Amino acid sequence: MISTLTAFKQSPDRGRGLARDMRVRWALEEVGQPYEVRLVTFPELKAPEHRALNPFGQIPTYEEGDLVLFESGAIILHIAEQHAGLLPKAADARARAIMWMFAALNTVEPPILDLSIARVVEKDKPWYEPRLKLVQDRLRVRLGELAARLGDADWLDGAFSAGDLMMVMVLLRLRASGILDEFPKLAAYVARGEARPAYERAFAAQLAVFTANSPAG
Ligand code: GTB
Repeated sequence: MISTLTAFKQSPDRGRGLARDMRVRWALEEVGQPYEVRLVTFPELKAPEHRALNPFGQIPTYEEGDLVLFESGAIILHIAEQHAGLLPKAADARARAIMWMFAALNTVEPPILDLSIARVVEKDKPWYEPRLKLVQDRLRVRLGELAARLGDADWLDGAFSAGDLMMVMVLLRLRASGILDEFPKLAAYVARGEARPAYERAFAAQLAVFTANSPAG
């Protein structure tokens, strides 16, 4: 059964693959499932029709028959449980891959979001500089811990899994800040994720949407 995602009609990231539909597209490409995309404008996100799918008025949503899901983590876990390719078969390894998905979303993404928020909405506050330094230092500690665990391995726990997909997507948000490059093992890890053919197909698909719908496009 073909599933339908929602994505921004005009993504604020200008097609850099940072909006959260990208992770769902990548997961679907990894497991070889076709999908359709319904593009939404910002006003449409907040309209009752979309809130019926996602009470928070956000993308991505995922529809598969009668099933409606929101939250990229829940969507990817569902996809990974339905189709081979993103979770190991062995129970313990499978549990650890899911653990890494949660680590990406609950332990690594929050300090990255703190940095984005500081940069975007706190810039004109008198306490911006000292707060920015605190946020950056906290983030560096977390990234150092992650880099130490990854070591020289290609992926976090054996073969590539949904845990790596989520972690790579979370780390990608950092690239523009330059902080990712302070951690060469993590930068190489992210590059390995981006080099996967499934990632490349997903990236191209979301970029095509931006190009077709941008004012100049
Ligand atoms: N926890 C939810 C999930 O993982 O699915 C969070 C979903 C979410 O934050 N969605 C965002 C959204 O719909 C888009 S992805 N925002 C609209 C709103 O809340 O009104 C977040 C995002 C947006 C923009 C960039 N960017 O420009 O770089 C990156 C990421």
